[in-house]
Amino acid sequence: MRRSGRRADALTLPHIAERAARSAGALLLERFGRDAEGLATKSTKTDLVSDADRDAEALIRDLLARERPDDGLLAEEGSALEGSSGLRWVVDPLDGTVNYLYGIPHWAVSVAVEDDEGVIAGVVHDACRGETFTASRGGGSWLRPSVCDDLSLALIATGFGYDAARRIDQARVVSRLIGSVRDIRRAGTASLDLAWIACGRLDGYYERGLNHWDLAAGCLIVSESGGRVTRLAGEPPGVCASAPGIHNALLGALATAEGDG
Ligand code: LIP
Repeated sequence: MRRSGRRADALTLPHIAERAARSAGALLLERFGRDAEGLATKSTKTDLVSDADRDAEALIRDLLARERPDDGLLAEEGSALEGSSGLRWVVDPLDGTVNYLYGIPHWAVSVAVEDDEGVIAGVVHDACRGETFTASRGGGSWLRPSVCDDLSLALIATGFGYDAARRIDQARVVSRLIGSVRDIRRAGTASLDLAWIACGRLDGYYERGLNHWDLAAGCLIVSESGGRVTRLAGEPPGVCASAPGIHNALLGALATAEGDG
């Protein structure tokens, strides 16, 4: 029997997202550590892409075309479909591309599906560790953020963009924030930074200049776990996510660190 309608979506979308993320993760893991093929640059000479990113995206695109032919798609390596169902998949086939290419086992596949109210389901799959973080809107989570309630004891992650001028500005903000927190981490995979807040391995994370595919799944995973997520206005826009006990303090410290003077 073919299920149809909204209830069927609620049952199947998270499973399709997980299958897509796990299948792409398996492809990437199989090639991990080999010489890169099809290496090219994107926005700057440090913003890399290879056949691994492209093939993982093609695998997910084909899976979605079979399972969800009427849905739209937005993916990092250029796949874009309008769709007619009102749903859109948001995919980063390989988040942490630089780590992947250097043989650093810290990268992930991020798959989300959204409607006009936001993300419905999200999956961040860490193939190296065999860990899969999932969330469905309103579904809660077995994950829990940390109980940290003192910013000075908080372990905060961030990330840097691929543009040198922006990186210098981001480093200035870090230099002003680092004295107010326990320490700073820059692990290189935004979706895992978010997933690790959801499970308490990090207390907070912020970054500006990310793309929707970096954030879509991870932000839902944080909020469903009981963590807090705030979109940062400004240019470029950003995100700040954290354990609930330090959220307001982190937003305040960040605003001060980003201020002039
Ligand atoms: C990257 C990240 C990294 C972040 C960069 C970039 P990519 O994504 O997840 O942690 O700091 O801004 O977006 O290029 O590896 O998919």
